[in-house]
Amino acid sequence: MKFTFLFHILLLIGMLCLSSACKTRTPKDLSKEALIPYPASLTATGSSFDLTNSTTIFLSDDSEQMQAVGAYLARFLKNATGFSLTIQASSTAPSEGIYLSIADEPGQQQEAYQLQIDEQLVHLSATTPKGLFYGIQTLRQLFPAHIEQQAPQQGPWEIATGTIKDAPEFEYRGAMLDVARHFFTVEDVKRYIDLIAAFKMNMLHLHLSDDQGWRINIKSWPNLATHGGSTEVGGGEGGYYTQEQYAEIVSYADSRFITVIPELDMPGHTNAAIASYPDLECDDREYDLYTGIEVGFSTLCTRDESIYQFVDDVIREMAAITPGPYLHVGGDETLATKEEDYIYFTNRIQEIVKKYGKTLVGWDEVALANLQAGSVVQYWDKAENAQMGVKKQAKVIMSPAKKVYLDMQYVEDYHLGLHWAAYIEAKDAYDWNPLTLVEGIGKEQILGIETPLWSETIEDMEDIEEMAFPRLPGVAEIAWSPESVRDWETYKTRLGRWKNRFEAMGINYYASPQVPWVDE
Ligand code: TNX
Repeated sequence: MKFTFLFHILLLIGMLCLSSACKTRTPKDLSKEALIPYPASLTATGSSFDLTNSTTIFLSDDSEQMQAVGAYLARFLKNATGFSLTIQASSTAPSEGIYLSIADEPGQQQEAYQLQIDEQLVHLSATTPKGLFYGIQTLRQLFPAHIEQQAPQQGPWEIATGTIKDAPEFEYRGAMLDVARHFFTVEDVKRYIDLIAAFKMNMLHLHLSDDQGWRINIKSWPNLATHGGSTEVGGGEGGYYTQEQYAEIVSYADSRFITVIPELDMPGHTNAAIASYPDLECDDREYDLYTGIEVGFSTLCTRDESIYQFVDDVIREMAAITPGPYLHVGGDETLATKEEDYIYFTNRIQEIVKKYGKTLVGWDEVALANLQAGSVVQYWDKAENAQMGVKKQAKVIMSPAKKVYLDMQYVEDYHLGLHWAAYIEAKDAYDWNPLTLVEGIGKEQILGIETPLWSETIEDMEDIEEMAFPRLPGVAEIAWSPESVRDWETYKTRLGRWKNRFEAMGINYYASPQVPWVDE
């Protein structure tokens, strides 16, 4: 009798607890969260905010962009929590819920944000919706790892309280995907966009043409895509994007505040174009499509005036479908082009890019040409090229092959990747300083950091993820976080705590033995 009474009491307490009346807060410590990239500044207040079914997302105004950011957050939270959170405009701060607000703070960086988390209210503020987007990426990482699952999970959905003030170190934070050596679908590219956005990257460089394939339809030169895009390394069927599909990628990227930089690699790396239009070469013979992985054997006929119609058409059509400011013209490894011809060609294409209102980006060899101030040199191989570029007032994107080439094998005999530049383990990709890597190139000259993934050995999304993770988050931290918060020892501990999060995100990652992976 006594026993059943006690049982009923316990049952009652249990029910009350479930209805959250006897909520006990588990102390949470914001300073212990495994954030990547690590924020510029952070203060913990030792309590927690609990997201529930009745949390409302408030927006400081109901402009289209704010609605989009609010909807992005609600959609993200819905998957794992199952909550359909209400979104509502409110010009003043509410007392509870999540408040996304735009505040005009003079002098504040466009991409900066502030997160003030109290027990009742999460207040995320920024000067632009883009800043809010980055704040949301941080917020995402404050929830337990299973917030990343696609299907409903068990809560509670608590996050640590405190304040984060954050802004990026570099304005250009990019990743490159080579869709030429192997072709990747629009869906794959969208997934890559989502993955890089989670680490606050804002540039996606698409390597759209190479010896093995031309991957974008140029309407005035249709064979480029239909013939030049019809195979890939290893002889698979390849593929290409229609201009509509490209626009779909650009717009998806834009919804994640990512700018697409298309690269049409010239005058070398052009076998697929030449096989499609043999007149682009100097001699009279026919060219076959190429499915191997050698580089440096092809070149456009740079002194033949008629090829500049081709170059002009390609740049014109790409400029018209690319809202971002940059057009990448490649220019690397032109071993089949004489140096003076290479310089002549690069000077010409720079004019054409300018004529269509864009800024030229090229691999570091383009520094040999008469670069205009403001053109961009992507340092990958030769420090002297990058230095020559800055002497000509060009800006530099840092992509040192020995540090950030995601196609380099992690270790000897790794089943994916090449090793001509280096073996790159998790630590190598993280533990370097862009400000001191090349003499004479410092903060002033550096536009930002980009991590390229060449795809000679990369065939599908699983391969992409395995090479990008965990190195890409490390590069993203170099691009975003100030030097003062970057340190391999603390980074590797944070990274190790991403095990369950990577799993929840469905990411196929390389479990580097340098990283202390733990279940959370
Ligand atoms: C060098 S990096 C290249 C690419 C290759 C890559 C393989 C650069 C500008 N050129 O053509 O795909 O090595 O790692």
